[in-house]
Amino acid sequence: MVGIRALKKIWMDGRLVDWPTANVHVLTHALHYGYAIFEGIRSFDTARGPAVFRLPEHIDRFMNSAKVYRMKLPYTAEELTKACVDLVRANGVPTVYIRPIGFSGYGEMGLDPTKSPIQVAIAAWEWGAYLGAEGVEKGVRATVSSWVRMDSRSLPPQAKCASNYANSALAKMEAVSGGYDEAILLNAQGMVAEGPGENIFRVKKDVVSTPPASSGILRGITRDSVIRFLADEGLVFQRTDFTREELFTADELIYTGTAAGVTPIREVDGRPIGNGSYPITRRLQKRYEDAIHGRNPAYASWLTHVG
Ligand code: PPE
Repeated sequence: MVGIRALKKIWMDGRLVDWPTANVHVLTHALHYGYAIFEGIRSFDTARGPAVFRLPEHIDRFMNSAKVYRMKLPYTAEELTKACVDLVRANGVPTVYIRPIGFSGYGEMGLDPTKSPIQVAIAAWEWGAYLGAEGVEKGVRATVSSWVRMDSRSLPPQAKCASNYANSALAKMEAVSGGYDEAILLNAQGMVAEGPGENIFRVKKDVVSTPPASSGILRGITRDSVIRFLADEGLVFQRTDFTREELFTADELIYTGTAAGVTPIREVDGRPIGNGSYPITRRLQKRYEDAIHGRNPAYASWLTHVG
């Protein structure tokens, strides 16, 4: 059963191919050993037609992930940027989630990925609110995972590698099977790190904080946007570690991510968060919505118009 609705085209190894033909062999190296780096990007409708949100930043992170993993991508940042834009245009759907992936292809088996050809594909599909439209409105129920976020000495979290998501999947499945919407992972030091696919912000008495990059997180691009929004809202912001109990005592908690957008957390392990009105989250959501849809000129440079 396929949940994704097929669009027309997928960019694969340098050209746009028909959706059903964008296939790989079962002995694709990355399928066995997780040697794949990827991105998650969104395009949105604006008054000037579809626009991709923070495309250069996403491509830059993709190139950096490749660098960490010594992956020799056969395309430049410029080529991949153009490929994303071409793909959105070719599919004719303005609001899509864009997934570039670089991976070790069909060639050799065994652990050294440099012996296999590196392939790059970019797919796009329609993806609604990651934690549900109701979650964006009413907040989601989170649980602190028994799984610890992998440490950068074993898997560097700032490189968006497919392998990291085995750790995320364990946390996600545990949360869902326990009746929660989403997990919060602590790092090896016991401090709050991030969600399986989201960064996290904490609001306490008009001070907003988020764990620093050194806490072992993906440096989220939505996180970066929210940090800018906080400055523009004149709010006090700090990058600082916080503990599990500081989750419970927060006035507001927020998940941020390309897939998740800006989503409030209404409960952590049975403790309600704040009073359920999320005043600061609402201000950030408003700025985010205006930014992605091109309604705030202050963030116009974050949009790549597809034309
Ligand atoms: N942390 C992790 C671990 C993560 O995967 C994401 C994105 C973020 C933080 C937020 O980063 P950014 O999107 O740049 O703000 N997770 C992507 C994948 C989700 C998926 O399930 O697939 C995403 O949101 O696109």
